[in-house]
Amino acid sequence: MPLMQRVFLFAAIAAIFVSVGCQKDEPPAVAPNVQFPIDINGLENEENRFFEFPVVLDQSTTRDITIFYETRPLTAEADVDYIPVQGSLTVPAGTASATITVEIVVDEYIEEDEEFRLVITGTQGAFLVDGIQEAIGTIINDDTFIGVSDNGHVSADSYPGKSLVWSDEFSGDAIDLGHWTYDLGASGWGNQELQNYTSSSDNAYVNDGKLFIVAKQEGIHYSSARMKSIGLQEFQYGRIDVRAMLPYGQGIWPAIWMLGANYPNAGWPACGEIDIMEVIGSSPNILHGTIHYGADWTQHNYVGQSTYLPSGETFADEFHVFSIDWDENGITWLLDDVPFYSVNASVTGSQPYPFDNPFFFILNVAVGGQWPGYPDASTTFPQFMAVDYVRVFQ
Ligand SMILES: [Ca+2]
Ligand SMILES: [Ca+2]
Repeated sequence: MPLMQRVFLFAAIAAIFVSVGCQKDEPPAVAPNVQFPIDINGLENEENRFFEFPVVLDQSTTRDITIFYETRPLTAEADVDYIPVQGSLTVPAGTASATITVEIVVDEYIEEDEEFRLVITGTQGAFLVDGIQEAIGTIINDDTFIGVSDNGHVSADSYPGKSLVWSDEFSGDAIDLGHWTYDLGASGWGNQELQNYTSSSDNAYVNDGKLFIVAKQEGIHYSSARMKSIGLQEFQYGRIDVRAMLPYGQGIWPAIWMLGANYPNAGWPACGEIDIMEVIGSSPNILHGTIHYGADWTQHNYVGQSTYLPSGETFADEFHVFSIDWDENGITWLLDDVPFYSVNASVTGSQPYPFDNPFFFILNVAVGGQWPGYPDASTTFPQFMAVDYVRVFQ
């Protein structure tokens, strides 16, 4: 075709296109690009229950656009941390934006900051920039309570020939100060321990029917709590059951124990010490039951025994019941109702036998010390002991 004819044909085709457009009096049906312009970071609270992800077209168009999308988990878990969605969205002709809403799960339990993806899986009438579009939703923790499952061993509500004389079920919404008071401070507690014991609700609180004692790292320091029933709840003899879930890790040292109520006058170890439960966090499947005694600290002596959970289990996995059965003849230690150690009233030999007097409870989580050693890079914080109940039957 001669050059002039080609130019004429091109001009004619162009004219047809222009005239068609003008006749309809609307822009040509372009296919816009679809974009997620932002990720969303939101605190996990009621005000942010709905994460609203804007979807924008780089231009409006004359026909409806359909966008197909779905959520996909990253560290956030579907149905646990957010309500998964999968669906389609119409962006009506003449508009250039829309919103996809994802509901997050709001609770009161501390969690890591967690992420999910919102992915555009396909479109009709539009293009995806770079072939894919996704936005990240980050759910930012704003909670302080620790959530635990109630799983684990449960002890009997009653025993033949005995009745419940006292218990704390931790079923209220605060620590019962008629039952417990606090040891405070960072003296090392005779064992070169690192923690500062506080009365802060950051370190001890009641929630969900449990007492939580929380050891926290605060810069180069550690805080925790040590609850005691001295002067408030003291007992001589009984079947004592304490249901608890324990912390773990190098340098972590939880204990459920008792001292003679004459401790302020008699001193330690003359007052006597009954360790119902001690676990060294670096061996989180080994339970130690021990007594300490001696006329004075220069004659301190102790005897005890350990028992083990099956390989692969730890006391941090679920609740266990730590018990003693204590009467005038001696003390028997039990784990989940199974006896693993006993002493009788001649156990102290030539030393005084102090275990025939009232004793008070101590519940604590120590950080560091001569026995457990010290936290290292493998130790994670916070660490907590959750106590479901303390019961005394006589
Ligand atoms: Ca939460
Ligand atoms: Ca409870």
